Amino acid sequence: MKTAIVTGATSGIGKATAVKLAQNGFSVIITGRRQDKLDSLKHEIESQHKQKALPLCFDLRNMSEVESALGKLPTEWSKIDVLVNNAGLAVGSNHIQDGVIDDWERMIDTNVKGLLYVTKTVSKGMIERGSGHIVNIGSTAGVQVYESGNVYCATKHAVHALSQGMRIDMLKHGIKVTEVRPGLVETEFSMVRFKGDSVNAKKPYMGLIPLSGDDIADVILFAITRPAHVNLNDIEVTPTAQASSYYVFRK
Ligand code: NDP
Ligand code: 8X3
Repeated sequence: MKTAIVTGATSGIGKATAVKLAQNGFSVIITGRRQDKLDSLKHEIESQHKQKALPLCFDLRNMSEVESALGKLPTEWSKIDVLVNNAGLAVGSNHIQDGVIDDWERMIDTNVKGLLYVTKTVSKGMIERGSGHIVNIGSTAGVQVYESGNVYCATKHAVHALSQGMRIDMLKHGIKVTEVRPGLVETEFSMVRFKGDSVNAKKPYMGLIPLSGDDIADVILFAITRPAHVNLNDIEVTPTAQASSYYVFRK
């Protein structure tokens, strides 16, 4: 029985990934800040997919919360085989000079520092055991920059750099590091970015068939089920109607 932890499992890509991993025999630790969503996902995983789920409600921007949630897990949950660093967000869509400091801090603290805090805490056990797989959810925005994407793109560029750095540092410990870079995926992401403005939140997905969280979960499952000697380093996944951050074909 393998154990995975998926951060940001209350919604979107993380939720779909937790379900997909449970359907494929993993026990899953599910995290996020919304206890009610974690509780209903635990119920779904246990009742429909007959796997164990451990919900942990914490804000990964806070290192002491990360340590108290993940630093001393119950013995049956302590051997984590797979870490999916998924939790993240874009907030606001302003030119740099009009940027809102709180938006910037939320993105940097979640997408960069939170990912680091969780990785430091969880990789300790992987290093002791000499095995594990870390999957970082980057973005097409991690290799391209678009108008008003400034700070979000910078955080995902950081995830791209950190994925490469982790892969080098983890080499001698037998730990795989995979970066998955999605394009347009329809989740709660856009509602968060546009702060609940549902009209603007729908615009990125108009006139095309976007990816779903389940499409990305499929890719993550594929990456973590390759033979022990095989690692997928970088995977970019877009809708068929999207060639890059700049080229999207809308009907
Ligand atoms: P969602 O908004 O649907 O999900 C985001 C998840 O992150 C939620 O479960 C949320 O949980 C969690 N989260 C956010 N902030 C925190 C925090 N401070 N502490 C703990 N958990 C947190 O978006 P997606 O599923 O689309 O996004 C998942 C990842 O995919 C992100 O890293 C995003 O940047 C990336 N991505 C998304 C794309 C898209 O088009 N949707 C494309 C490329 C990458 P809660 O609110 O309960 O805390
Ligand atoms: C999300 C992709 O292009 O919507 O990471 O910002 S995009």
